[in-house]
Amino acid sequence: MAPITLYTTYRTPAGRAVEITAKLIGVELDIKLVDLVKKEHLTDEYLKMNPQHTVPTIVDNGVALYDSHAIIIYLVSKYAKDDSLYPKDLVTQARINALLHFESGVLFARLRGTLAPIFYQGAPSVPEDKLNSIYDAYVLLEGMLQSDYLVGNSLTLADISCSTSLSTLHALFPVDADKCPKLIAYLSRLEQNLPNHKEYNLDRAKAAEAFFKQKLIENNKAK
Ligand SMILES: N[C@@H](CCC(=O)N[C@@H](CS)C(=O)NCC(=O)O)C(=O)O
Repeated sequence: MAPITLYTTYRTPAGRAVEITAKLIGVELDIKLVDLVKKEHLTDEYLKMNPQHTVPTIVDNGVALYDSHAIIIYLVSKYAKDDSLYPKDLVTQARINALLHFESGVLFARLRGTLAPIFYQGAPSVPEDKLNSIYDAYVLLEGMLQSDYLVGNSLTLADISCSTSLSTLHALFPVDADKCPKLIAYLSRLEQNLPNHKEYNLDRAKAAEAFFKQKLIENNKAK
């Protein structure tokens, strides 16, 4: 099988979900890093593949697909040797889909809404309401954690997707163990049981944290 091309950035949680999924199911990726600062995602060529101009985008056998949640379902449905990451049972799929929407609409949206002003617009600090919206998201996750994993008792695409934004959020804005003990236990479980979690999540979350701190210093100097 020819490798699938993945257009991504090192830090993006969405791209990391695709990398983790591909690695877990043994799909080879040809990674092309896209420089968002140089606006490489706004070229005509990129927009033809993905009019939403987001990373990640994949090209598989000439077909371009975007949105990490759609991509990871596609990869598992097409290439995984079994359906454990996205079981065929419709109720289980609906539960996983709910968590994928939660990652997209809550975890990633709040992460992006908090970091984009610091990374790209020179903001000198994180407003309190944004910080609180992140802590509120942790409380929602605490309530959803009824078993060892987000859906049932084994690893699924719900964990892979949520682990990405969650690890970056936790590195920057740590989860309070008193308020969210189940979430803290879940984060340790991911460290033990999610393959490649260190390489794709923890190390890259650390890099995001370093970049965040450096930007805060620069933005405050420029004030
Ligand atoms: N829902 C999308 C979100 C992807 C996304 O927004 N990625 C950011 C980088 S973290 C991006 O591409 N930003 C550039 C842009 O929106 O123009 C996914 O899961 O793939």
